[in-house]
Amino acid sequence: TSADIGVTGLAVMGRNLARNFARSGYTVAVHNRTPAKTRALIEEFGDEGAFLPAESPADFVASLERPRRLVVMVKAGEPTDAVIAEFAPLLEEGDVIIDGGNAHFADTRRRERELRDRGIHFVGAGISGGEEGALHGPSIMPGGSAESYASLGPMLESVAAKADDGAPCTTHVGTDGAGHFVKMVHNGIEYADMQLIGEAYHLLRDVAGYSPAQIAEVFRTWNSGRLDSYLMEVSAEVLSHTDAETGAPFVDVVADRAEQKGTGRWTVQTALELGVPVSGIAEAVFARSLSGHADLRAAAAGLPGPRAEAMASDAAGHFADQVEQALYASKIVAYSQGWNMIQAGAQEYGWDIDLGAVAAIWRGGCIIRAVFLDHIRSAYASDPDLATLIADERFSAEIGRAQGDWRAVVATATRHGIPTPGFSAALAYYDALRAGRLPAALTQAQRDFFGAHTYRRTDRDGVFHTLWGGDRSEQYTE
Ligand code: NBP
Repeated sequence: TSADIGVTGLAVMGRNLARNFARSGYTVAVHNRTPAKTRALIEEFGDEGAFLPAESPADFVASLERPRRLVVMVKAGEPTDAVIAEFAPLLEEGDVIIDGGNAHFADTRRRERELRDRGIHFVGAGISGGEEGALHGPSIMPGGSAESYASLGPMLESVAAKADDGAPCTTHVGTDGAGHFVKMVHNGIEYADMQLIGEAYHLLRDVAGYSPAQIAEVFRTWNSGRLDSYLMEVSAEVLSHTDAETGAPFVDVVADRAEQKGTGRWTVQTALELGVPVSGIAEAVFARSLSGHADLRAAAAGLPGPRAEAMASDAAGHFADQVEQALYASKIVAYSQGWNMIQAGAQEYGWDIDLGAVAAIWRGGCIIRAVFLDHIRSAYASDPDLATLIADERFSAEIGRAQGDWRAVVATATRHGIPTPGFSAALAYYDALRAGRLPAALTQAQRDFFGAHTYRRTDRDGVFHTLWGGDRSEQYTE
């Protein structure tokens, strides 16, 4: 017998993905650099389906049906290159290597080009959902040739999560690095969403005096409405958890220093290069890094400013309602920035990405899965050329209704000295986009003054420079 697919790299992700394929009825060849992991998989889970364990790369490759489909689930970066270098010489034209790790899309573009020259299809597939997702159904974002998706797609569709309407949470995103690019933006949006939820928690706690358990209840209510999402559910779970040792709310015993593995940073770095204003994601990345600067925080700890002072009470839940509005409106902005980034990446790298389909495959399996994503899907379904999600009919109406409360919440936060970089940046972005005139006119004039960088006029075509150091006459330069 030969295997339908192979998985090499059997740490948590690879092992669970291999089990997922086997449980879906496929025969799965399994391999790991250290064979003990392969043996452990067979010992513990061998009865879940048809596995073909192999201890050498040659045996592993020989056990795969042609064209071979080989999933690499090793640590991103050099290990991925090492594994490709080891396996590619054993493969033949038409075979497919799938990299399911968290690769940077630029690495995926390079690997795809190198392997394409050797007749091998390289599919950089973003996989979201953590180890549970890998086992029970992740959201899968494969890039690569259309031909490779034709052979691989049905298998990915059968192991991927299913959205509420039954659609599999995977699609052919685009060529070469498109899959890893959208996975990167997914993670950036995840950072922004988590930051916004954190700000809502902070406001409810320090402005309105809610306890963590009460906030968990508020979040559960929100989670049954338009904010229904996995991250909201997780937040409520965490906030209602009590530390076993101290009996204190769990959130109060966790050190307030947020770490990061780097995909948020990649998103912001790439956005800077593409010139896309993803301020919500950037603020979230900076908020995490600020939290880790113990030295700066200690130096500033005694500086003047309002101390959090709880309001009498929010018995009627009025403030909580306002925060819900602010959170929802800010979320629309953060997601619309993320989608503009995908659009910009597609333009820059020549990917034909269906923006609605990206929303559709994030409805299940991944960390940002939410009811909300179905509205994004339908916004792009009704207008594929939508310039920004905030201009979609549904979202603009919702922001219109939310904006009074949104402004009130940002003002309250400012008055109480509660930092809300996510809410504030989202509101500033919204106001900047809808403003008729921006102070960028002054910026450009300043640039012309000190650097002769020229400017355009509102009233006629052409590029101009004013002789600031001379008689201040205006020159037409082109
Ligand atoms: P790790 O990222 O911890 O990688 C461990 C695996 O890489 C082991 O199988 C190890 O083999 C193998 N490996 C290394 Br390290 N260097 C190697 C080399 N030079 N040659 C061959 N194999 C090598 O595993 P993971 O947490 O399962 O994640 C796998 C991928 O999935 C990563 O890219 C990760 O970023 C991505 N991802 C993870 C999650 C998550 O929730 N953990 C979610 C989404 C995506 P060994 O056993 O012989 O040391």
